Amino acid sequence: MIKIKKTLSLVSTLSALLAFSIPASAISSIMYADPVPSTPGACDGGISYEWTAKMSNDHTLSFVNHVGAKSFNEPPPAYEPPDTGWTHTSNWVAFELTKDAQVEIEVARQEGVPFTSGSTIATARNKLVPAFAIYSGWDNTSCEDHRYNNAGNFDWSDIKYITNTPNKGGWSSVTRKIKLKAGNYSIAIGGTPKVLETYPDAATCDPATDAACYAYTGRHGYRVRIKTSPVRSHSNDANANGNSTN
Ligand SMILES: [Ca+2]
Ligand SMILES: [Ca+2]
Ligand SMILES: [Ca+2]
Repeated sequence: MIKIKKTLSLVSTLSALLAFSIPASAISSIMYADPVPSTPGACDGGISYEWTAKMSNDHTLSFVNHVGAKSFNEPPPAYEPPDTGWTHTSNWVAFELTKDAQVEIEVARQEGVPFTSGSTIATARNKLVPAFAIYSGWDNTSCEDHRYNNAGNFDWSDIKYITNTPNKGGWSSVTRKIKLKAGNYSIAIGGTPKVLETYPDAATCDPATDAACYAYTGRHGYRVRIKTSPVRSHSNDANANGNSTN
């Protein structure tokens, strides 16, 4: 009995030491939550972020969810450049970096992601052409509008465009490495398949028998992996060196 007590006491002492040895900035977290949700029926809360992420400069985190097939770049005539992103069918990450870091973000197609369709659980499709855009700042005030610019600023928000992965090649994953200062950032994730002359009607086409219907409509799964590492002195800013992989 005494032995057990001693062991427990050692474990709790060790736990206490470990807890105190980890500075708050070393903790990374990811939540399926909006940092400032809008009040029901009111026009506030800014962007309806799906994710709130916090990272220091030596972490990896990942998460999965689903977006609309063309959410990053909807076609005309409903969407005319430059604001071709569909805010509500994209996913938004409120990203907080607690230290300057090299940040590597990968967004890839992911099979088997469940979602609620009416009163049933369905599986998201697996033909996403993923893309994402990075902006500085969070938008927690006023209304969220329907459209956003995936390659620049837009007038209903104060977040500032930094860079994106347009994925013109139609790859199944995209990656970007970028050196970022500690601070808050917004990341928009969506789908950007090739723009067609005409699109299948999402309300009437059959994804089981029509390949274009499957790829260009509906919800599609994605996986994100974010890795941070300390900024090395004399390292090059990788801002312009983003790459995409098949
Ligand atoms: Ca919000
Ligand atoms: Ca949202
Ligand atoms: Ca706003």
